Amino acid sequence: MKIFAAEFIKSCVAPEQFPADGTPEIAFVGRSNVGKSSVINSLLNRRDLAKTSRTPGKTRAVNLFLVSTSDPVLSQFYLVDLPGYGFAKVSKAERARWAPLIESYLTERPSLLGVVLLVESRVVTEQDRQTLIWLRAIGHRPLVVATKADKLKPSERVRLLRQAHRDLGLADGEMLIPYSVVTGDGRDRLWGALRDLAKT
Ligand SMILES: Nc1nc2c(ncn2[C@@H]2O[C@H](COP(=O)(O)OP(=O)(O)OP(=O)(O)O)[C@@H](O)[C@H]2O)c(=O)[nH]1
Ligand SMILES: [Mg+2]
Repeated sequence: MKIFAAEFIKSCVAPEQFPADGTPEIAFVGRSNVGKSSVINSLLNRRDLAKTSRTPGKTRAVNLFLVSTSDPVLSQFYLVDLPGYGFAKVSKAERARWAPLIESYLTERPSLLGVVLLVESRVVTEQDRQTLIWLRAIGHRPLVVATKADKLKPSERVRLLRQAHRDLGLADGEMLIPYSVVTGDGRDRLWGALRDLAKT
């Protein structure tokens, strides 16, 4: 599969700013700093298309990237970068502005084709588990990705990924895709899963 183009389209802070063209969207959800923007860049082979930061709370709006590829089922779609949850340092006022935005986006968006939930390989939190439950309750079947897989020592990799799988309450057949933007681990697998999602 070839990526023909990937372009930042807009940053939305209110539902009326979401595009109305009906193009399918795939949204990236997860804790602040888990690596949402980084995984989007990695998937698209672009260094700095989605802005990333060592400091949590970088992405503060719903950012849409229009992608076109050679794959017929993913010929034209948006990757959607969302602000992270669970970041205490962001002011209450700011969180009060964006939490309803993310919630309404994930709950009411007709063109939302799929959701990718990102968790950190080493630290799955109760909030991650609750988010997965909530996403399912509102009708999504999220793809779950374990980020920063390069930080797992080879000797602990299998154990910690199993632990994460269990902590999330995933069933035996449900996949948890390890991903590293450093090594490219998981990239082909995630593209494959996105393609499968778009087919159904
Ligand atoms: N080692 C390693 N670091 C990563 C990986 N993915 C992301 N990071 C680092 O994690 C930090 C946060 O990455 P972001 O992509 O900005 O995280 P985010 O989820 O978009 O964060 P918010 O926008 O604040 O919600 C950055 O310093 C990244 O370089 C990875 O696969 N391996
Ligand atoms: Mg971000």
